[in-house]
Amino acid sequence: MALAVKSIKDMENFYYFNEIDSTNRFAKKVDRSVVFAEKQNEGRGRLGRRWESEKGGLYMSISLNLSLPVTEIPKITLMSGLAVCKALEKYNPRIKWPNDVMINGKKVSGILCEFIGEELSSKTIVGIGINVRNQIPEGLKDKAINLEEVDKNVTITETFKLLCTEFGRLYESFPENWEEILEEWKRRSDTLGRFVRIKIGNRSFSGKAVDIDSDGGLVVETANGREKIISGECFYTNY
Ligand code: BT5
Repeated sequence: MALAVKSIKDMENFYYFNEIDSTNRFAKKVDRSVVFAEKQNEGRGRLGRRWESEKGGLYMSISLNLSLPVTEIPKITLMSGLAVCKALEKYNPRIKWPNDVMINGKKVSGILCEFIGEELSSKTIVGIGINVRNQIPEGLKDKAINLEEVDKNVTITETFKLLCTEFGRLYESFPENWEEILEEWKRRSDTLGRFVRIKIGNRSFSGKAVDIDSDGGLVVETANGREKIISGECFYTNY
């Protein structure tokens, strides 16, 4: 596995844990590293939510020393979602904006990008969780899936290798390849063309998701015109 990490530009270290609280938390303390764990005891989602991380799943974080203006941050999230999607290509995944990778309408992977810095982010952590062979808790079974359900022979090692290769390819020429990433992302989008409700803190917008603009924001056609949304929660609605 350590070898696969070499396909990601600038990576200097590979940390492997049998068990950890959260790979993202650890990754914040190290530079140019990939952090991998077999199990997380406090796996984190966005907005303080929990990521179920039983043994059998893939939990990794990539610590990039990438100096980016904050406006570029959505691009990293979309690039990472695309990398996961490409790694799982043979299972026909789709991406639900901004960061959920779905198979058969259920979530198989989630991504948590975190940035340290102010105007200019000095460090970027890309945290990726993929359900490979881990048990899905009873309460999530109607909205989550693992790869084993669609491929009896799937392994964490193989999935990890594919993910490093795909992430490495996209990151190699990032951000110059942004237009290409955007096009490829749109092609795999589960969200564009749907009616959505986007929640941002206490506010929410309803309408049709029509595009991802050149900054990586979701464009929603609402009753009051077009809104561009940089980050938020996306719910599908019927109208
Ligand atoms: C995410 O958050 O989808 C980001 C998940 C990132 C996890 C990785 S694992 C490696 C790295 N280290 C960490 O500590 N985290 C990252 P969000 O969009 O907030 O989705 C969280 C929601 O997804 C939860 O509230 C549940 O509804 C659902 N969920 C929790 N665990 C799940 C799982 N294993 N599979 C599918 N859905 C899950």
